[in-house]
Amino acid sequence: MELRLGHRTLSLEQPRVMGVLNVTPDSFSDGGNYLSPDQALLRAAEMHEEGADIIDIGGDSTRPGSEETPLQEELDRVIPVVERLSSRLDVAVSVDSSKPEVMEQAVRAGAVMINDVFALRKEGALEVAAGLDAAVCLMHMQGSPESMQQAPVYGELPGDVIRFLAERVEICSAAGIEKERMLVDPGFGFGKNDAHNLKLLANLDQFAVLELPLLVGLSRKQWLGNLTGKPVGERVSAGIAAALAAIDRGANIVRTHDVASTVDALMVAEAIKQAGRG
Ligand code: 7PM
Repeated sequence: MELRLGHRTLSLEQPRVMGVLNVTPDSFSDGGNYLSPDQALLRAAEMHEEGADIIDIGGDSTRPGSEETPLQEELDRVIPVVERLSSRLDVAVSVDSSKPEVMEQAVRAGAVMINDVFALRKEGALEVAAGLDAAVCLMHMQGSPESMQQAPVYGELPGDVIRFLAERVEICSAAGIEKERMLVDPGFGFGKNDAHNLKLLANLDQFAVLELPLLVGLSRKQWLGNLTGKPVGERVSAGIAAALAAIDRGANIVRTHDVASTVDALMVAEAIKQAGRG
């Protein structure tokens, strides 16, 4: 299996890592402190050296309970960073946005992937993405970020999530997005309680029916904190345990804040798998 990323292709014969680059106001400072394009480039170069194959740039906080970022603010944060990374690093750049204007300008600035937590359900997003030469990651979310963690309910897991993604794939296909440039993602933590996240991860192998590359984002998430009793800065091992479980069950790409340690873990897992074949 391989994934078309603009003019390049990424082999998915081995697990891949997507590094998270947030260009949102730093919640650990007094506020108003943004990552400048130069700082962003340094951090991206570091993640690329650590083994990230894709850098995912996000300028909107999709955190539970958060509100939307105004368009111009998101453009101002994201586009200069996409430009800089695309021109100075030999790495695939992804844009984490649900807004069609951001998708369009980001791809024009060099992004080769659109990572949309709304799976192109916002007005105009489907049409714009169809007209761009970029891969599209379709993620499942129940509800919207303002309220999704209040009382998520499912009839069946992972069935409900798989059916949602299958429907989005059909709609995207009908709109002209080729399957060769689609990925799917169960959306861990997006309208899911701890039991839901565990059930999804335990049964991740069932997503194979979609016959598309599978991306998972697990690092630092709240449910890992609930399991371990650890604050956000101390969840690296928990995230790696979850990532290995996901890879074992067929995930192809791990989206993570903790690139170096995730790459190490995946290299060992892959070597073990290869030894079993030989
Ligand atoms: C607070 C809570 C801050 C959650 C940030 C988050 C995913 C994603 C995010 C994912 C894909 C985070 C999330 N998560 N995109 N964007 N898959 N495709 O942990 O799981 O970064 S935001």
